Amino acid sequence: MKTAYTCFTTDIIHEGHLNIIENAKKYGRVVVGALSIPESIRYNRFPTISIEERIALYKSIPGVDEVIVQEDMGYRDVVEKLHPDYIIHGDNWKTGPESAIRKKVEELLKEYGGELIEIPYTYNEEVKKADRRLQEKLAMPEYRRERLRQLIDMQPIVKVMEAHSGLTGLICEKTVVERDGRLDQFDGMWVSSLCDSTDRGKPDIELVDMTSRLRTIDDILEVTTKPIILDGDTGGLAEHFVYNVRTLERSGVSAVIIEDKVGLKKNSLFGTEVKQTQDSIENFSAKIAAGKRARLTDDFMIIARIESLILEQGMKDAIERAEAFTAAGADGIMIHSRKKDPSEIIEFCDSFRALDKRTPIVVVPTSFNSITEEELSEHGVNIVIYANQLVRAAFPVMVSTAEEILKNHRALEVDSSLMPFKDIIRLIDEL
Ligand code: SPV
Ligand code: MG
Repeated sequence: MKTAYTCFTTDIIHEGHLNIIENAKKYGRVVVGALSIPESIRYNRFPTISIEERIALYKSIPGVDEVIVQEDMGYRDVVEKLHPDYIIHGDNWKTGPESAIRKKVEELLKEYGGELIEIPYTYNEEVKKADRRLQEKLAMPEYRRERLRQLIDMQPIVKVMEAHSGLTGLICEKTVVERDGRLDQFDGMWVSSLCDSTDRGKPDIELVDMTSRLRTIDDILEVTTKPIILDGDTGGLAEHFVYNVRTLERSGVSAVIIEDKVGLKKNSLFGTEVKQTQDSIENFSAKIAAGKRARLTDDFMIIARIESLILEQGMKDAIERAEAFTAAGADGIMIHSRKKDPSEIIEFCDSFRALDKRTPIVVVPTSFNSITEEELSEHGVNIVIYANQLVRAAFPVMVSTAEEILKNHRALEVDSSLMPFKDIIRLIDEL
């Protein structure tokens, strides 16, 4: 008997999936692949149920003979193990980044004479509703908050992109690319003090207060599902920080990063060009400990950011602080540098990892941007934050567009370089 294989990444079965199975049955024994969780995160979205629950769900569909786990979104493991006579897939993967996977599958099938069967993709109100329901579940505070820790455990490195509005949140949420036949996307969002301030035309000196920052977070929470890390600046007074920890935790934010500076905070990328004062180990440790006592869930992370390299206090000081802040309860360490050369960051990571194998390390490679995610991961980094690139990308284009309209006394000249209005409308989901 011939084998018809199809791969699912879904947590809910709707009529589209039933239609695929009905069609697969015509070709032989039906084997369904449950795409592994790490691959599903890259391919589609974070699952709301475990792989065991997925397997049980797929097994319960009438007509399914066997369920296996598919480890590679490019189908190589399945093809090698199973040699399915037919691979069944919806025809929606003919366009967009998924088309690269389709091409790979066609090549694989050609190697042994298998056949690709494409079924018209079912997209109707019921399917749309099922999809929305999954998204809503993922956006719930209790699910969203714990996801950062889950990702740290699951991924070689967690990739976080800056968001400072609903729109930039949507870019972090929805951007999917294809590389070497694999899809990829960002894991979470960084609400940067620099970009949140810049977007309001304000300097990055803790002038934009927590109430305003929470408004930004709320706008992002409303339209996304991915985990959020807040740049909490210095955390303010420990007596205030504890209240903010509760608020952030309740809203579904996964982590706050606070930096060991006191007084008028200036952006770290100024380094020693401006006056900035580092907090004492004792004071900052007490602030972390107070935050940890205020926290009500184990999911929420309080990450300590060390400014010793920024303020040229040396590696020894940075490591000493990392140890002290971890002992005070920090759930992670962010180490920052404004050097172009990543060697001091690598040195810190290697030294810290020699002392501590587990505490997550976070880096923000704005200046040392030649280092790749793979290299950072090799040196023990768990989270990489792209902290300001979206704002820096948008600003020059907005200025030159404004200049062109002003020069030409009309908007015709700029129109061909703008996103079509119908596309911008489609970017936003309607209920
Ligand atoms: C931010 O994004 O606001 C940060 C990172 O704190 S940096 O600007 O590099 O200091
Ligand atoms: Mg900041």
